[in-house]
Amino acid sequence: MNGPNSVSLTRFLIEEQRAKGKIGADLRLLIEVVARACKTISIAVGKGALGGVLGEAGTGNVQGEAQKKLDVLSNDILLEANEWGGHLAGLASEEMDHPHAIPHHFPKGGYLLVFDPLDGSSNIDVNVSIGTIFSVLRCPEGMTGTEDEAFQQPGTTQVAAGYCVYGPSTTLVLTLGDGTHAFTLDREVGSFLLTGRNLQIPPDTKEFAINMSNTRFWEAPVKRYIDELVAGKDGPRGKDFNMRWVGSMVADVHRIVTRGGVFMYPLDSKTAAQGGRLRLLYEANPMAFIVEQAGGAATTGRQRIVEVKPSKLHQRVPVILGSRNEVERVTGYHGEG
Ligand code: AHM
Ligand code: MG
Repeated sequence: MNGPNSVSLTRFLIEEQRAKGKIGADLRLLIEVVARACKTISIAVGKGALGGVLGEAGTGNVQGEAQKKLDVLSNDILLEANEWGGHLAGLASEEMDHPHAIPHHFPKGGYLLVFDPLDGSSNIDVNVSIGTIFSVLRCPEGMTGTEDEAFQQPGTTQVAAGYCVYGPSTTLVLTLGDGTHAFTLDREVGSFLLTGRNLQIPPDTKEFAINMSNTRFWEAPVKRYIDELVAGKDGPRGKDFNMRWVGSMVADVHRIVTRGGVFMYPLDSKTAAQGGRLRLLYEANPMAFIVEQAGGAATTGRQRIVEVKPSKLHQRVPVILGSRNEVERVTGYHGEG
């Protein structure tokens, strides 16, 4: 792949700008800075036990979750990389109660960056794929970018979204609202090279991803849908399905973006009081944008994820995304309920 004709992330962004004029200098800088931060995180992740980065940080985040050392480190890497370039008005993250203000001695820009610095925390210490998820918004008129409300925009307003999966290879998947594209990190050269233009999620699939240990907490439409998949050839679907659950949303979604499937973290009685398990602004919305731009669908079961109007920075939502026909089927079951 690497060679005189390989397309680096930088070249891709410049050529997109030349062809369509939608990626101004600030947005390109933003994407490149996030990609550079992901490279740094990838190096820390890759050192594993040798880097002294595994284990608990001894602190908790606003959601009451114990932070891992790599959660905190990745958050710091993304903050430091992004605060000086003049492209951002503010940053928000899973690991911070409220937005991070750009220090006064740096210029401010018009974009907001919101991220889950290291998704799949429970997989860090066991050497299973983890990742970074991010979403780019415009700072609304009359706001400074330090208010929670500045970030509380529906996913339809996203300017860009992406994730970087730290697996056997490090892969950045990106949308700027015109298709979903994949870039693999060439570790020797140190740059992300285009390895998949206009990814397409097949509309049909035989693969599903859900935490089956929550079966007894699900709502009736989800229970019906999964029962039918598990019944396979002997049930109403008339074909066998296979199950995969990595436990890192980034890795599970990456599989779906690569070969199709349906990923579900639905509403259940365990998480109903908080609205669901996954967070809207830095998990569900960016993934929904990426999946829709790859021809897939993403709903809460009741509504398109990107149309949910956020009322809290760390708001949670149910998530059902992936191959269009499966997402539509399970969403239809909710409508019948
Ligand atoms: P995290 O951001 O703290 O890592 O939590 C989100 C993760 C997702 O990556 C994943 O889909 C889910 O939590 C796994 O949940 P479970 O522990 O129920 O398998
Ligand atoms: Mg997460």
